[in-house]
Amino acid sequence: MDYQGKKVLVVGAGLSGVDACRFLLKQGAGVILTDSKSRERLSPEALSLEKQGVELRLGNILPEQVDWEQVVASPGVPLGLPVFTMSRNAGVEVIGEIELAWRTASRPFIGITGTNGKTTTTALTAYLLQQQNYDVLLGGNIGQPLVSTIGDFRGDYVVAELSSFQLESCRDFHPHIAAFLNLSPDHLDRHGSLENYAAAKAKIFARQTKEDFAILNWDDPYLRELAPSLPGTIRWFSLQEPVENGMYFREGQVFFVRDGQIVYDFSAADIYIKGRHNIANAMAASIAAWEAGAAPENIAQGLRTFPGVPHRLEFVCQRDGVSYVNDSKGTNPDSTTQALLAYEQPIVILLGGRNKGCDMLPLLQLVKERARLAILFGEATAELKRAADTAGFSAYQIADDFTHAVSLARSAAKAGDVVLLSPACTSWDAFPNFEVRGDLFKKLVREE
Ligand code: UMA
Repeated sequence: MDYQGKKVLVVGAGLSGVDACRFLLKQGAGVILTDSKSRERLSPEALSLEKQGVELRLGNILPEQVDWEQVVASPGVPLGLPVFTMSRNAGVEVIGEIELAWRTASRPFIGITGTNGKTTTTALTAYLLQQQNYDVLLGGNIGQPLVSTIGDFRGDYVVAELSSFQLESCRDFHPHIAAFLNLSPDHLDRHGSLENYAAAKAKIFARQTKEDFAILNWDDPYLRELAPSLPGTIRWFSLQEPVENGMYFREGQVFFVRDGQIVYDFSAADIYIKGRHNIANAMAASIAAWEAGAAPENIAQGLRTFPGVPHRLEFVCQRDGVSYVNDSKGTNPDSTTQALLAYEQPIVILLGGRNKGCDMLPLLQLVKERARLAILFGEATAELKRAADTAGFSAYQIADDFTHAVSLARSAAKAGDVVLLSPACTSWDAFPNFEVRGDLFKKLVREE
């Protein structure tokens, strides 16, 4: 689209919306930015756009007439809102920031989605390529919108973490290499059902051809079922069984395989990031780097040094023999399950925040097996308490708020315990994002 003189409506004035506005201004578009927030609650970055010519329409007050020619939706804004329906009915295209970035890009994409492990796998893919001197642009759901930087990028690959929210608003987006790591219930409040959530994620493959690669988890029944319908060339990874093309794990070794032949293998103990789920993440990232041209032996070398990402099973400190681990990014039950399975020691777990419509009972059944104590906090407290009671787990304490939860955990922890913040819920009942929650946890546990 030639934006010169065109009017575009951007919905949502967060990271994505602000960057979309900046990009559109540069293209010569007339930009309207709308947000449900009032002026007082808008970020300085969003407010400063007004001086650059962006028209702010706050409190979601929109005219009856559609007087714009395209809509760019921020990922966190549900696509069923009247502003989108009204625009579509007027024949106006509604896209998201990733689609906008894709249309501007001149370099191939590696896209990574899945319920859990996306951030680690995306960061690791970029790392493995960078270790081999590839020039990559890392962005997407990982916290860096792509639209404002992608136009000038002339390197080798764009490596993007993609959420279901971002994929839902894609149309022509076509990554050369795309990975779908796993599927479990998440974001059901937004998507309405697991089927809709899965379908949004599967859009990552929609525009691929035989020349492209679809990296899938053989151990995930949904992905096995999805595979035959995909247009790209499939590469599998598995923790459970040998695969023909891709990678698998067996008896402590990790294998690179092409057409049934082992090309290279190495010990899983060499992977720096710990936990069984991280072997799966490492295999997915390794296949992406392999298909992008990196050699298996160099990939294995990179896996030995990648330190992991903040807020994902991040070791914070040890005090009086207690290890403190920040897994604030564990915002759904499956993610917290992985965290609980990653430790052998007795666990004091902090659970709570805002539930995204997930059933907490299976998680509390596992908590009963793995944790010595659970501290419940935030909006989901009553729901978590109910699930704990149903599971027959009574070793829990209820905190007044997050700070109190950390203080209860600190008082109850004994030498040899792991205090694990892996809340299985979003932070949005009390914090702007999981990073702020994780940073507060780190500050509180380091305090005298
Ligand atoms: N807003 C409205 N109306 C609504 C909902 C929101 O006006 O109905 C406004 C809010 O008032 C706010 C703005 O929209 O001002 C926020 O937009 P946003 O929620 O899309 O957030 P951004 O700051 O643009 O960040 C988004 C992603 N956020 C979400 O998907 C919720 C970030 O992912 C991403 O890093 C960033 O774009 C850059 O690409 C975060 C996330 O939580 C990490 N992702 C979810 C997850 O990982 O589970 C999907």
